[in-house]
Amino acid sequence: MRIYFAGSIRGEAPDRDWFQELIGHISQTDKVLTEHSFDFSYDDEIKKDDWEIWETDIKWLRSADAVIGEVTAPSLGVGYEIGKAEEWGKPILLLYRESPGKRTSAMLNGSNFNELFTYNEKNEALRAIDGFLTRVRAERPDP
Ligand code: 6K6
Repeated sequence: MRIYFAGSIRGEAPDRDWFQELIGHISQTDKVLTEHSFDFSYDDEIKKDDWEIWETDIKWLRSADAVIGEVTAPSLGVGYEIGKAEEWGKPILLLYRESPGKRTSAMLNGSNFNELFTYNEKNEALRAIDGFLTRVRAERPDP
């Protein structure tokens, strides 16, 4: 399947190594459309044209079979992508690492149009991804 992975880039400082691990995990069974968006160097990031980024990402998002977002680090771009994906009826799994004194947005947590999974250990998040992908695969219409 074509998976759109979303996570903070210019939002709150992301855990880049963890993003790589998540993308690597999903890539074992499925195609991550956005994998290169996260093998950054921030120097490369600022050289890209924002209009081009938006255009490419929106096309990928539109064509994705499902969306997986790591939403621990708040990000305007990720919130925007999730809003679009909800409107377009995409299956969405959001991963949120429990952090003392913090809560994720009510607009994500309160929505009936995504699954928000709160985790402490990385393995829990990886297992949530496996379960989600299996369910999405089973519910997909025959190609
Ligand atoms: C990244 C690596 C090298 O060059 C770049 C250029 N920047 C982006 N490339 C691709 N997607 C991006 C870029 N900046 C933001 N996005 C999209 O918005 C991603 O799909 C993320 O899920 C989301 C992050 O939004 P911000 O607001 O945290 O930047």
